[in-house]
Amino acid sequence: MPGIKGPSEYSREPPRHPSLVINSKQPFNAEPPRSALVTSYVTPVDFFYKRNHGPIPVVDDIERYSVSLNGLIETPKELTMRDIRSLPKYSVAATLQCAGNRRTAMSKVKTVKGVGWGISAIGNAVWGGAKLADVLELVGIPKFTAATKSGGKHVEFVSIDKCKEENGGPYKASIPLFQATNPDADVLLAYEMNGECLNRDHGYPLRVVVPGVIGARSVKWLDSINILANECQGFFMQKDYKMFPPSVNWDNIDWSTRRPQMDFPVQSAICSLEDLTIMKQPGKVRVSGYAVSGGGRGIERVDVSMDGGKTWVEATRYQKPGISYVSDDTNSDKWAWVLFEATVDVPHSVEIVAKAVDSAANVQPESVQEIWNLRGVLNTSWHRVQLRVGHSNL
Ligand SMILES: Nc1nc2c(c(=O)[nH]1)N[C@H]1C(S)=C(S)[C@@H](COP(=O)(O)O)O[C@H]1N2
Ligand SMILES: [Mo]
Repeated sequence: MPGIKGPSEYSREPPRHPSLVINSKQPFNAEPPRSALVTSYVTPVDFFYKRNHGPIPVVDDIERYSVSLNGLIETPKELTMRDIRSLPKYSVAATLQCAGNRRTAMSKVKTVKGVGWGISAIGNAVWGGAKLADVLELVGIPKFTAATKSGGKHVEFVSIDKCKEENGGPYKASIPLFQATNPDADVLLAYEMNGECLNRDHGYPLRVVVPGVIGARSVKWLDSINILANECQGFFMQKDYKMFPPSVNWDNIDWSTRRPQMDFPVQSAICSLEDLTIMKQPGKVRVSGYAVSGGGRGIERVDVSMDGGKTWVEATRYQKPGISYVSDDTNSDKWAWVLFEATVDVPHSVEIVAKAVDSAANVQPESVQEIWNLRGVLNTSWHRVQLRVGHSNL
């Protein structure tokens, strides 16, 4: 269990797939090769990015495991896994994306602080578990509650793991009570990922999944839930995962001026081509990748350009095989990404660009310069890759 000190802290890490690109070993942060993201709509667990802030906790006695519910509620409660499993089970397809996805590209403009992610700190999974709204009913909080009688307005999730940012304390985060008690927000306490028991890397035995919101709020290895008057005061809510304007630097930063980031903005990236791909001769090229937006907004369009953004063709979008994707349709998975595909004829060396438009007509920004921020979060600028034909240096 937690509390083990020294080098042995990392001696009980789970096995991982050898083809993951490791960004840091302790804590373990890794992403799959980008091509793995477009081979299937649902990302296999092995290829799902892993983002940790400390050693992976060991929960080996599931009978003794429980989640405690405390704070501004009438009667605190301890819930065992059996209690949680006895609630109605929901399966929700939801894309999890780290706010630091595509950070490395942002750091090329000017240095930023954080794990150097490529474009694969994102994955789409089918999460199975109980709805948080149902769990909160067990402690007397009805559906669609914005504030409890005793003034509770936020739901804090506290983990088992320990991280240095919290001075050895647990990772934690919160979401508004209204979101937590809204069954349509699909916030889950998940014990399954892609139909299998959640594994240790992704939060065994129980994690929060907050669809449409940056990954940082989906707390893994859940230990307790607290109903609070104010949002969680933890490091990752107050001193991290906030979006600052380009003018803010480490000398003039005032964390209290910004809200914790919740919904992520519209995002897309090309996964079928590397940053630089060499083609022997001109010809047809398949351009495919992912597009996703936060807050449950669908993807209305993905545009692909072969000339750095002067002219565009529209890509096709899809989620599940055999069902045509319509954004915000009831048959679409509203919290999940779409994959896109276009075939372009490449006559000579070109820059291929993709940009997505969500159902609120939000568009990705053209350049990374205009959204640069010191923590390197939310790089959603147009994704660009280079295709070089033959030996030309164009
Ligand atoms: N307990 C705990 N929960 C956590 C984290 C963590 O370090 N500890 N990292 C968060 C961040 S920043 C992200 S992006 C997601 C990553 O989830 P994954 O590793 O399952 O992909 O988990 C979130 N939940
Ligand atoms: Mo993250």
